[in-house]
Amino acid sequence: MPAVDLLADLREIVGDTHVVTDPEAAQPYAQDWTRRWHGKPLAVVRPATVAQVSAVLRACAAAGISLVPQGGNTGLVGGGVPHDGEVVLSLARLDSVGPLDPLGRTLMAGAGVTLAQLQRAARSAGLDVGLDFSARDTATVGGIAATNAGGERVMRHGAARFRIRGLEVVLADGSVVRRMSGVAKDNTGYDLVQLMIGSEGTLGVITAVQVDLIRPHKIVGTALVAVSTVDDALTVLRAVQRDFTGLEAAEFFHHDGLQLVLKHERLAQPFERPHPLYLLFDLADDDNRPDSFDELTALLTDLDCVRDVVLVATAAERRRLWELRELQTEAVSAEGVPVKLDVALPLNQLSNFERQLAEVVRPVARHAVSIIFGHIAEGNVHVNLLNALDEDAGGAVTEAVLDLVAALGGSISAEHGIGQANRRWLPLTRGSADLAAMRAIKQALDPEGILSPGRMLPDPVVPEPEPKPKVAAKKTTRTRARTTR
Ligand code: 2HG
Ligand code: ZN
Repeated sequence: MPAVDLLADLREIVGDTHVVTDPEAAQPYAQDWTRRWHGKPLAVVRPATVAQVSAVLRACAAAGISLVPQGGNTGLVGGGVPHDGEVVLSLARLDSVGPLDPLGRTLMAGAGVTLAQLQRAARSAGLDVGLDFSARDTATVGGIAATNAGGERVMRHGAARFRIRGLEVVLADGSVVRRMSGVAKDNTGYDLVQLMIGSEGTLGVITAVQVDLIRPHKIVGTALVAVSTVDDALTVLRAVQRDFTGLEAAEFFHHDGLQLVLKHERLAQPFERPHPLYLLFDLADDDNRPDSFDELTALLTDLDCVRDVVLVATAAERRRLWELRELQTEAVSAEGVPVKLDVALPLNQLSNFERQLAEVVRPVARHAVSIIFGHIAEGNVHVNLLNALDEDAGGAVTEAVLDLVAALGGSISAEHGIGQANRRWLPLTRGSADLAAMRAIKQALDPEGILSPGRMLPDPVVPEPEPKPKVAAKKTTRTRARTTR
């Protein structure tokens, strides 16, 4: 079917105004937030119901045109950005929130609901989502589920897959799977909900999510602790965990990242003098000790490796400290387009990684400037390399860093996913049996390959042509070929 016929079908399904073909109007959907990933979509389609999503998938399948689902377009690995000629399937209009079940502690939301809207709905019932990160006002729950997003509360409440109980998903052939019973125990067959979470739009289009809510603890204090090294930060973290049970978040950033934030966001220096590294954490009132705040102050001041500390309790003061961490992404982007890597290391390899990073990057990108921050409790390091984009055109910079991560026993993607950015390097940490199983799942659920092709899974390695068999070996070779098919 020619593309014009597909466009006519799409207009029929969602209405003229929700099929965007004008390049300028399509631009916000065609490029990612970092400006690194972009494409020229055939159209952006904005359905408003699951039935429309299903019809759009059927129309694209019939036309043989691939599509890429997109939520708030806050992803950082090019997973939701179109290749040239693809259809962008925006889920933004599936934005209904609720119902909320206070007894079962679940909340339904359309894929286009933002994390901030979801949090507000949960909090209005005295509950919370247990997920949080800086893109909360734009990131949507469909994308959060599709990428198994993480963020700042993972150490306590787990990544998105731990917070999601049910999903509604449209499969590549337009059929709809709905697993939203809300019951807490459901052991019936393959767990399609968990399979879809983190599948990055390659197995189905998530149209609604049922979230498992938490009962929030009150935060008694937020601490910004200045230390010398990442090992010192871990020492502080362990000391706090030894004496208190309510650690809610633990983040780290370096002096250079802080300087960038202060430069671009006009915030005040948190300390009188600079320090190499900062640990930021929230302490909740789990222990119900009336003097937690003072006890935490005493603990931190007693630790030898603590160079300085700011400990605050009011919401406004806490917000100001958190901005120093959360605004790192924007401050980096204000400097230029970075090579972004999101890796996780075993905690005992974190300092090794930091030490060796410059050594592996320098030979491939001499002028690279690395800004490092992240979620220290999970060993999750966000490596942002400025002045390295040209050198990474063929992937040399990414490869150097990811090779190091794999050699140290880490993960090449901790929470951002694989998308377009990392797929070439998936074999670094996934073996051939693992990759074959993933390909089999993809083939079973999307045999025509219309959902987000060229994301997540690496291109299959083309087998070397078999050497021409010698006359005497002809029969054996044929037999072998048959049995391996
Ligand atoms: C964060 O933790 C996000 O702030 C973005 O995951 C990380 O910009 C980044 O590299
Ligand atoms: Zn993060």
